Amino acid sequence: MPTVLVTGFEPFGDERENPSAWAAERAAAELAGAGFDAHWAVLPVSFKRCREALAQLLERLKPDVAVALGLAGGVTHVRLERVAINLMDAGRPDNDGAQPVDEPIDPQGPAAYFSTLPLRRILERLRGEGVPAAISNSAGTFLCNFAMYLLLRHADLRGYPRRAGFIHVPYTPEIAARKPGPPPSLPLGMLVRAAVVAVEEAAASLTP
Ligand code: PCA
Repeated sequence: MPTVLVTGFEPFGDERENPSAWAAERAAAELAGAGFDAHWAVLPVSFKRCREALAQLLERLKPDVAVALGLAGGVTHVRLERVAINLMDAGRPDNDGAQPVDEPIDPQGPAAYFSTLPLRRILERLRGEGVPAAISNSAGTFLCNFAMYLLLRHADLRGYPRRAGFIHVPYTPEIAARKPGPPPSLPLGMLVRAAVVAVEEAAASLTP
């Protein structure tokens, strides 16, 4: 069975919780139960430490598939990110207080990478299961875009992970209920399904 890595992020900014980390843990447990060599990690919301953590994880695990998850507070649905751009333009400081503006992630890298996850198939399966989802054409210019770009940059340079991409998730209802508004949300189970389906379809698309 393929080796797979699912990541989430720690809380950042005004957020006290980050459901992407909960979804990553649960997705990895389900995937392990289904026979995958499944691993999960919580990435730091720090440009410096996230770069180090991802490089270490990818070299230690050499995953066939990597799906990273992050919170996009206020969105209404699961967003399957199509593209990562070679840019750090932080609208707020990261958790170490760093706030790069208009800087490349990798001065030697291309302007952008497309996700290598089979997004259309993932979208169709999620829709079929009743999980609100759509393909998104921008992962932003903060840590989520950064992690996605680094996964795909690593794949370009080293050949693994052979399938990699990023999924932005909304708040869960419990988090939304504590906020003014309240903002839109989806149950944690749906966020977990997004990650599990993404890994399953990515693994199914690998040629042996
Ligand atoms: N979301 C942020 C960074 C960490 C996270 O979960 C983002 O969308 O860039």
